[in-house]
Amino acid sequence: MEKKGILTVRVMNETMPRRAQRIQHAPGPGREQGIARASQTPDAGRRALLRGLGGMGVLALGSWAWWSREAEATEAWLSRYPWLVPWIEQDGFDPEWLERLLTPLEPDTKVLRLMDHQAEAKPYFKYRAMVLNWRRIDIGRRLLNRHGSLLAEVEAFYQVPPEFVVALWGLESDFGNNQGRFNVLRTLYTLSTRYPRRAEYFQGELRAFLLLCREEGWDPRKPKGSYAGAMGQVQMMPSSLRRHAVDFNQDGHRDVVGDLTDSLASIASFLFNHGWCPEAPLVQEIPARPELATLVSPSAASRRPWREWREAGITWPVHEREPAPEEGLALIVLEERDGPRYYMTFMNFWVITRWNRSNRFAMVVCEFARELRRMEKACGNEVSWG
Ligand SMILES: [Ca+2]
Repeated sequence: MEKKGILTVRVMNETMPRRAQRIQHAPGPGREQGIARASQTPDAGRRALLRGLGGMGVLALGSWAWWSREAEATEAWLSRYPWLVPWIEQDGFDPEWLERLLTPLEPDTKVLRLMDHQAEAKPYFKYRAMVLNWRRIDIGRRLLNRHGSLLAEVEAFYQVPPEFVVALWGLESDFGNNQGRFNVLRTLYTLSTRYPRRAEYFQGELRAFLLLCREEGWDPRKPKGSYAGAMGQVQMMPSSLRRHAVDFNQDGHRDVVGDLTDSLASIASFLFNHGWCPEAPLVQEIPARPELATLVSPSAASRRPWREWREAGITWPVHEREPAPEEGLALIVLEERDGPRYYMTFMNFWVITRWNRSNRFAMVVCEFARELRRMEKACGNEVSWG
């Protein structure tokens, strides 16, 4: 990778938008403030010195020596993290600012431990018992009613039914009550530098996080999130937030931490942007047979036309509407206590796996949404989206 000098980068940084510069140099608490002052003041002083003294070569040369020593130190630091170079060259982040921000961070070993013990890795029946219980379903049902008009507004805009929005809201943050207590900056830095299996992914998320902070005017040291760096009531990763979070109440901020309107609309926006089909099915259980084990799709993304599945010997339940021959379907298997269950999954199921790659997660979303809808009907309170 071609590495350009610090001086080149410094010039680029001076052309950054005013807002970005303000955030880059936003004062932080305690020691950070001291660091910021210590490095900014001499830097500003050096520039003034160089501008003002002009031909007084001795002093100017001394200052250049000091500057170049500091720049060399930053270059040496950067050489250990070559993945930061595009952030500087393409996004205009100041290398010294990055160094000041990242070098004080201690890796969080708890984050690394939790990453290797994710709930989605458990068999489906155990995972479902952990994340979906009657308390959560009952709260979801009440919130579905309480925020009915907002959810109807969101559905009118994004074509995503309220029960799916509420199900994701409940599963991700317990309806906004559990947004995570990990420092997002430290978490993403830890995973970028100490989690080789997915370091590249988390480096991308750390970059997206810093860009998001710049765009929204946040101090990057402040936001809290999950042990993977997911944030807000929606628990989206920073790159998803940048792409899919929306300012639905039009107050100038995409606020998925404190604002319910933006949060619920952002969930629907995510599904809509990934191709959610209104009124379309998600999943159909098919009778389990031993030979199905060899036909299971590699993932919900590997959809094949229904006619091919039919030719392979799969039969559709007689009382359910059979898909059109060209409808794309994937066959998945999930573990219940008494054995495997097989499901044909549709496009909308795949859309949910864009949120979380786990088939188990997507199936829990489907079960939660289906239960919310069933309870609405049972209460004789079916709303217009039913
Ligand atoms: Ca807003």
